[in-house]
Amino acid sequence: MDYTLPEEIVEMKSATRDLVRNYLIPMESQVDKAGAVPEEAMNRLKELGYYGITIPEEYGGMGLNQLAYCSIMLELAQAHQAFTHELGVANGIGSRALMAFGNEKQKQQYLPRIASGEIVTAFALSEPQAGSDAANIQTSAVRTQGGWLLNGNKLFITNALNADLFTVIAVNDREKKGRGGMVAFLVERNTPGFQVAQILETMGSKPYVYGELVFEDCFVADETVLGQVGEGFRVAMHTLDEGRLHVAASACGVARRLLEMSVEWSKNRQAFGRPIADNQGIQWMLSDSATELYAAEQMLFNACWRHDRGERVSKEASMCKLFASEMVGRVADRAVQVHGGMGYMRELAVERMYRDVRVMRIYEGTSEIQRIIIARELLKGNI
Ligand code: COS
Repeated sequence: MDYTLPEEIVEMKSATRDLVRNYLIPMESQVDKAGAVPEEAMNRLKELGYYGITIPEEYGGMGLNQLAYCSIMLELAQAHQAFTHELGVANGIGSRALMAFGNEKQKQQYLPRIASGEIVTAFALSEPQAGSDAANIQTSAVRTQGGWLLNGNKLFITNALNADLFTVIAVNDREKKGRGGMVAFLVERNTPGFQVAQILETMGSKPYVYGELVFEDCFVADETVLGQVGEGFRVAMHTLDEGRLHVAASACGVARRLLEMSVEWSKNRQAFGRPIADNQGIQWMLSDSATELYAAEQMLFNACWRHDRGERVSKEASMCKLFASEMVGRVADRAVQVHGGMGYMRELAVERMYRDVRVMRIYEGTSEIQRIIIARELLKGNI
């Protein structure tokens, strides 16, 4: 196993770290006050190419593999999550299905615009009655002249507010469902019969919104089908395998910043006439966070490295997502504790980060679903 990054990725990682520390982090209170990300910051991220990190070079991206992307994400995710929402989806669940299953025409049509940040993407699988049980989605795709009619609702869709292009999974054969009965489509925002019905506010910080999509006799042409008719569930599962590595990378990035903040605070905060870092009670919290973060990062590097060699890593991606998302929850909790009363105050980023990481144990498959996937693989003999 060799996780050595090429020199240019090491440089990009270092440049990303500088960007996060010197440009994005200083803007965070502005983001929280306005409840929105400054246009200027998004434009800078686009200009620097961050929307196209995983998109192949022939389509205008950087064409980096998962190990390189996740290594960059470890830095980017240290900034307010609002900055990385769009670009995380652009490099992940918003484009991976198109990259893996799209035909040449579809790729030419959309990938360069996704890579430049000109269009924003979203992935629409979850529904009001089917989140974890993805094979039970109800949004229907019925054959009609020259295409399909979509009917149904999608819920909790990241980027719904501003996405231009949606990867939508629908069922065309209710008997077969996840085994040959689904279709994946590329649906543009302005398609008649398709609308974003409502925006859902969350316990996360303000720019964190999800949306509900409604399809009513929405006609989509045959050319919008991604991959083969019938393999929509496979498209979704493949997309999520990679998406789960990305969630793990984000969790590790956030955890690293929380740990650094906790170390810094504990060295500066005085109690009983000395820095609180002198107390073993504090030291043990820092040590536990550092140890768990180290373990999560090593799991991630290994899974990415195996993925990039062409191995199927469904089980490992679930393990990384499960462990890292739960790890960052514990690290955030300890960070609040180390910061004491100030950790509970809106004034410090740690309070926001504590709320923002909660969703990592839910989206792209809950912790319980990850355990199911891992156990099924084990029982199949993949130990
Ligand atoms: N890659 C490719 N194919 C896959 C796959 C993967 N990672 N996982 C499953 N499949 C295939 C299976 O091989 C199976 O086909 P065969 O029997 O022909 O081999 C088919 O898909 C059905 O799989 P399975 O029987 O495992 O489906 P289930 O309905 O039992 O559920 C889980 C599968 C629980 C894994 C799935 O519903 C899931 O991931 N749920 C969570 C969804 C999620 O993350 N939602 C969050 C919102 S999206 S941001």
